[in-house]
Amino acid sequence: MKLGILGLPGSGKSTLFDLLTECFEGPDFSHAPNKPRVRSVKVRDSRLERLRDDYKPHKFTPASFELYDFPARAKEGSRTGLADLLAPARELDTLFLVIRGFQVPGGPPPAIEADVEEILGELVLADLVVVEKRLERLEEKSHKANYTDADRRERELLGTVLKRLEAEERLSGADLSSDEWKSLGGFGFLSAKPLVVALSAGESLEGLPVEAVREKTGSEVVATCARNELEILQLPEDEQAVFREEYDIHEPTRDRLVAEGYRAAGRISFFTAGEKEVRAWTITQGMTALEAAGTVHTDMARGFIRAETVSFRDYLECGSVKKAREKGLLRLEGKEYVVQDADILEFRFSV
Ligand SMILES: Nc1nc2c(ncn2[C@@H]2O[C@H](COP(=O)(O)OP(=O)(O)OP(=O)(O)O)[C@@H](O)[C@H]2O)c(=O)[nH]1
Ligand SMILES: [Mg+2]
Repeated sequence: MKLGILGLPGSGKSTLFDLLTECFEGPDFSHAPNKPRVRSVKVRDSRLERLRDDYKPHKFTPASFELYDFPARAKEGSRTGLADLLAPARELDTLFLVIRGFQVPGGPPPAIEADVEEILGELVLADLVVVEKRLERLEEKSHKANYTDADRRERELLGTVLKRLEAEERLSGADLSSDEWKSLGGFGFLSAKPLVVALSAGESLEGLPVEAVREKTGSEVVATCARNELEILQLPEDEQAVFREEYDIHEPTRDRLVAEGYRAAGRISFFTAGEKEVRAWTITQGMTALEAAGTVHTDMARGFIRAETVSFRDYLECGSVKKAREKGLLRLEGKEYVVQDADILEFRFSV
């Protein structure tokens, strides 16, 4: 899974990236100007950690995802336009939109709702550029012999898409059939992607227009004092708790954002647990036991017999898979079983 941080210039993107990746180097784009900074983030999950503590496995493998931080905007007049800069965002599963709620010394005061509109407008604009380019190509091709029926259909669909974008409406929520969405998938339209808003406050979370932003974006909003949290994270461990208390930081921003990012992207995790390895697997919500087995190993799907399943809650209640089996709480699920978040699975298969 790939998640990325987008926002207006100076909104606090890189600060949030450092907080989520727990790396304190600060932004460095020198190796590849105009390319995003990418780092792998391990997902902290107390449920998986409980399994690790119980099984004491040789290997512990939490879920992980790639996080993208986009470089500061190119100077005006530069040849790298916004659409080019944001092009790598087209392959992301979910966007974290950072909105500045803090005061910059000597700078303009925060304008949260106006900034939300502006950044949403930029997503629409970036998509518009892509659609216009593609339509130009198709228009040129339409005069040639190799113009196909598929091209004609694509042109029609993109015409509809264009109209919506020109009306400054995001593509998410557009009234399209699932086939139409599928055929648009390759474009990776930014304005169609799931969003989570990170409202970056200065010193205090009080008085932030969380509800208004939620309504405007139709997305979850996580309010955060990202810079304070980042500074606290760099203190000696025994001092951290004191400052967390002082700044009213209860659940780390990182954990809240990652959880919302997973939810927005429609992903869940299931676990496999044994002496050898305790591991989390990220799958799309709604996947069957057969599909889940396939993410572990193709052989497991090919020779699938059943999935021995214990829900995490039953596991906690019984204290072990063995006890859960004795109490009849270990279920033998078939191919069609829809895997639930935090299920502990053992696949039985024969090839
Ligand atoms: N007070 C306060 N300042 C912050 C916060 N987050 C970031 N800043 C400051 O705002 C400035 C910009 O932060 P960055 O994280 O670099 O913002 P950015 O969006 O990556 O900026 P560009 O990449 O240049 O577009 C820095 O001086 C940060 O220290 C915050 O939560 N509170
Ligand atoms: Mg930055």
